[in-house]
Amino acid sequence: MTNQELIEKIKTIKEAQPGNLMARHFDAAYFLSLDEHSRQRLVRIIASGIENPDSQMGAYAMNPQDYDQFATMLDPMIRDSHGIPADIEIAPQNDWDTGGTACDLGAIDERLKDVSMRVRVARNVSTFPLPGAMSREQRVAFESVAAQAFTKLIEDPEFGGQYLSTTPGSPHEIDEDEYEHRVKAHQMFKDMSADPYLNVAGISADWPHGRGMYVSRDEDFLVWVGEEDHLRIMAMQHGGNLNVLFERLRAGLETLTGLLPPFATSPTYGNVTSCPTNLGAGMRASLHMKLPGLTSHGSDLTRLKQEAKKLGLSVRGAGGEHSGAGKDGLVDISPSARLGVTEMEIMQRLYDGAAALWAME
Ligand code: DAR
Repeated sequence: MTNQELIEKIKTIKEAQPGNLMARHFDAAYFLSLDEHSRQRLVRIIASGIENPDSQMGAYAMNPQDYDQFATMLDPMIRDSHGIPADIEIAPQNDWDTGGTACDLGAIDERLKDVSMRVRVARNVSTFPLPGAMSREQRVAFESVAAQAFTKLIEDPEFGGQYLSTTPGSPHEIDEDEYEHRVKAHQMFKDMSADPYLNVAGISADWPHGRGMYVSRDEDFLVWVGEEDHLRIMAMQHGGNLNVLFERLRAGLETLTGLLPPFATSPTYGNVTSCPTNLGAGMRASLHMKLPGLTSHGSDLTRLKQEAKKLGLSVRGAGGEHSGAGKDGLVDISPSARLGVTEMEIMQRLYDGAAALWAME
């Protein structure tokens, strides 16, 4: 495709899909001002949004430096996605101090004292390209670096467990039955080539090489290796106390950080992630709740999504990013903000949002 054909294609997408932030913020003059190598790099970053016109963001970084080197285009997309005006300085900030507030869902309603809760952070190490640009060899080499860190984690009584690899020939390789068991238990992720956005971005390439999961003995601390980011570090519990859940993740992240190469960070955006929607805290905190009234018993999420958006929340089905509501209107709710907010603010927004939706229900 020539430069002019690409420009025309993106113009067409912009008219047909106004929600595609890549198309919305693509500037032909900026694109043509780049040298040929930079143009090729930028096309690779935005390829997902070109091939998938219905994208929300429409871009995935290939290297941590991309966010700073292509800021002219990516920064307006990031600010648009995270609702940060152009004149506001984005200052990465962290606050894991769970002592300042009590977020026990049981205090909202006795029926919320035992729900499925999960909080995860995305992290990428600075010593490898991001997943969209990794070769099979690099994916396997990174997995070895992570597995080395896990051998030390296994010795920690707080987080001891096992590493399960899908890489053929790996010393930690699991068989198909174990893999299916872990997928059914909502612990292991699946082949991502079914996701058209990740597929075009190259993030799903080389499956199942360089992929796996670490799971603690009590199965409440997990680490995905080689999914959308190098690492997805998560705590998951059935219960109602968000403080306990967040503290579990904080402690696990702190322990693991000391065992790995430095994480990729940006002075502007904080933790660097493949998708710009995850920049900053890189955190997604969520819980499942039954909202039959707000979802017409799970058949229609329209009203719930509208109400949730007003509360700074996003809604998914309980089965993941592109799933529908479950029985009795079971849904997954989570704060949308990742950038310019602290971990504790995310926890508080989840708690307050759940309380507000429960009151509406
Ligand atoms: N579907 C892609 C990514 C949206 C955010 N979800 C992630 N990163 N898993 C899009 O650009 O619409």
